Amino acid sequence: MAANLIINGDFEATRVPNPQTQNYLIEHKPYGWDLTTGNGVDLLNDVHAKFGAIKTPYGQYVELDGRSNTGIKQAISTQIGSRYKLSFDWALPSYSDGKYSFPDPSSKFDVAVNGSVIFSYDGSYGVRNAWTHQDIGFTATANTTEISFVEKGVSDAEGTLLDNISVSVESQTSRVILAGNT
Ligand SMILES: [Ca+2]
Ligand SMILES: [Ca+2]
Ligand SMILES: [Ca+2]
Repeated sequence: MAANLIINGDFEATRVPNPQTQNYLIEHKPYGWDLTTGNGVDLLNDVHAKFGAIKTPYGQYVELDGRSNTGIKQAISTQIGSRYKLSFDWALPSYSDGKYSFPDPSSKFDVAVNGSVIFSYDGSYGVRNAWTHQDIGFTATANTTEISFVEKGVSDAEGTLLDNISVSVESQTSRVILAGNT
């Protein structure tokens, strides 16, 4: 498996108290990440009912609509011209009040690479109490690449759930060819 360039993409670095005395941290900035806007995500442990009745197999996760909409970003070192694969798992929150229909205006999100949106979820489909896996390829255009996930739905403390964020090298630009072209 190719090395993951993202730090704490699984959100396990900071332990949320367990069991359910206090099973999430509010307005949290996950280790290794910065906030885009807003006051921070919720960091939830695997027994929190936000994911649903069936426990998540991936431990802790974040909710992008913490107390209100927010986003997370992380800058990684990249090689210009190389291809990378961004992978993540996302899910919709399980509500207690039965909001299971689509379109759902509450949970929408954008994924951006250096400010360019490469994936956008519009609330028109999706599943609850299960993760949806997403792979997206991109070519680095700078030596530092910022990956961001930003909540775009109605800000109501319920929103996109994220886990298992990774970036790995798909194909490396040959330094020999680059040197030959200069
Ligand atoms: Ca996790
Ligand atoms: Ca929340
Ligand atoms: Ca929301």
